[in-house]
Amino acid sequence: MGGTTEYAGNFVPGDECVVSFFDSIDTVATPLVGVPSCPSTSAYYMLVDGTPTRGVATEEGSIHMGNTTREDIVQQLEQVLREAQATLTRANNSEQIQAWHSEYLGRKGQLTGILRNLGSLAPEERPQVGKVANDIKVTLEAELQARQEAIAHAALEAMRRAESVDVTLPGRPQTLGKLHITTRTLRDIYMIFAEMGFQIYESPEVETDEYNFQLLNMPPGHPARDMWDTFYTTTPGLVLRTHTSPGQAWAMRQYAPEPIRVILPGKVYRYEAVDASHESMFYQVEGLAIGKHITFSDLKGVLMNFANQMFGQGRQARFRKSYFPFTEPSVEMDIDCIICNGKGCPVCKNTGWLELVGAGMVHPRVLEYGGYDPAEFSGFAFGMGPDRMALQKYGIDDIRYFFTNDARMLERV
Ligand code: FA5
Repeated sequence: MGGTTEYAGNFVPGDECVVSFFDSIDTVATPLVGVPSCPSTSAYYMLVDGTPTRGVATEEGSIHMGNTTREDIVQQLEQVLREAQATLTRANNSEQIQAWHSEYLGRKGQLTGILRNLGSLAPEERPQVGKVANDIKVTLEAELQARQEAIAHAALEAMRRAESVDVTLPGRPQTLGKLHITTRTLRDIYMIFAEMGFQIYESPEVETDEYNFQLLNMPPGHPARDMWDTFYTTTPGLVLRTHTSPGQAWAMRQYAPEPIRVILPGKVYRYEAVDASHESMFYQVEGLAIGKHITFSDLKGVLMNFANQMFGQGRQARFRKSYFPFTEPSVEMDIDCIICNGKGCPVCKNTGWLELVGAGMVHPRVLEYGGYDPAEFSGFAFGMGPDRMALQKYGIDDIRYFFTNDARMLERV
């Protein structure tokens, strides 16, 4: 093939003769119609997988690629086998595997390319070489499958390693939510009174003037109304309740003439000058017991029991006279300061006492409004402020923290 310098496509310059062109690389190649063919004695070249391959013109005018020996093909096959095996070990992903398959086992791959020369062998040689080729194909296919499995396994391993959890590492701390201090205090209160047989009764937060004042013995113009000045709605006669006491009338009107033992928790609203101990929205828990032989002693017993359970056994208590239009007599109950044990501190304003509740015996007129005959029935009522109790119990110095949504306040308790 000396002298062959360049070629393009299937045009192959050959030193023996000429340039020829074939449309096929089959064992017997046919010159394309219209292309001048060479004399029958000439050698012809065509590209077989990029390699100029020698052919011989036959008497019929076609070209026989007949100078390849069995050894040549077997050698080529073994060469391909070695190369394919080496390349396969370097394939690490499905794209490389795909490329490898096309290169060696595909329809236009090297193995098929070599087998196209089979026809140039003597008929009895073809099966022998065919068997070698087939064995190589089977070997390569088996190695391909093994390699694919190894790649898949490695990918799985890598994923498992990436997603694995090191159980020996210390865990990340979970930030757990907490109940608001007022909610916790309310729940403590519910438990204590539930044990004393009190049920929870809920009444409206938006009240009529009648329930908020009149049924509590505060007719229009009564001076005591000033103590509970409030937010008035644009609907005449409707107010945001200033205390939970209007719930007394709702409960009495529902249950009269049956005996009652209820607590009435909920939010109340006041037009207040807000400061460290005064909010304009805060909680109250009202208590009401109505029956035939209820006395002031019952009130004292219930409140003492509550104080001991809420703030610890052995609390000292004192009752001061007070005034509420809806109780007679009226009192305020103080307990010894839980912060300083009665010695005096800023929380109790150095008095040694903390105000716990306003209370008293239900006024006969209120009983009447509620549907009870005061000659037959008596009762006690009390009203407490859980927010202020929470301040004292948890040593918090400002009630405004409760609604400023600063979570650090919750962390402190
Ligand atoms: C009353 O509201 C009466 N209704 C209580 C009552 C009920 C007396 C039944 C007799 C019989 P007073 O205004 O004192 O009472 O409020 C009761 C409690 O609510 C107080 O002891 C205090 O703990 C709490 N409290 C009052 N004002 C505020 C405020 N602005 N901010 C937070 N807590 C308050």
